[in-house]
Amino acid sequence: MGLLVALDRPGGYEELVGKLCSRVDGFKLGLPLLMARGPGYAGLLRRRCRDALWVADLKLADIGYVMRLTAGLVAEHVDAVIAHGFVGVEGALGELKDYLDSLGKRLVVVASMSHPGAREAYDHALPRILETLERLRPWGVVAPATRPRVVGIVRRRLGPGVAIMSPGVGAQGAEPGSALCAGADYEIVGRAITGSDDPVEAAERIRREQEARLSNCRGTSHGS
Ligand code: BMP
Repeated sequence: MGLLVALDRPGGYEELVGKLCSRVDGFKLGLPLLMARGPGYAGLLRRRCRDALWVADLKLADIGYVMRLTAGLVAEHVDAVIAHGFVGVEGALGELKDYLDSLGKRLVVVASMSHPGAREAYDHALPRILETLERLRPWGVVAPATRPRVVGIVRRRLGPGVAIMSPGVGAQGAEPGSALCAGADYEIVGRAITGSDDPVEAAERIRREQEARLSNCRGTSHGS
């Protein structure tokens, strides 16, 4: 069972990271934060919680050369970098993965997204993106908690060896634990924690809700 906190709003998170460190599994750093504070801020935050999983959510979608340059700016401070899945392997994700492998870093690829508009194009592309993911074998995949059915499809297709991260819990309406029940390893939660008056209490409550939902669904088949 996993909980990753999305830090997106430009701001100072040193104290919050310290407080959440023992309560969550990791942190996902969004582009607004990284652009406002610079890639080095990821390193500064990391020093507050070294053993957590640190993910740079760059949502890369470019030729391999440019994705490598971009990832290279932050890679030393994080464990993993997120890229979009629709750009394909040759000349793009393949190059990025080789580059991250050479640095001992992990690639996470978006399979589909959590917002309603993902139905317009991303969901139609899912069969093709799954083919890409099968060839590429990234360390992790992003799939939407708002549509657990998609999480289940990704899990069944890619098997147990891939880490699935699911955003959409809280502010976007998905219930804590719903994506875990569908086969995800981590749920990504931003505003429901960072926008709360008491982020520590919010994180602990989400953990409890994840546990409760998981213990209910455990034993039932994935892909609800
Ligand atoms: P929030 O819990 O505040 O809605 O934040 C969700 C986080 O997950 C944001 O950082 C967003 O960039 C990310 N995300 C998402 O919401 N949907 C996706 O499909 C993919 C994401 O990375």
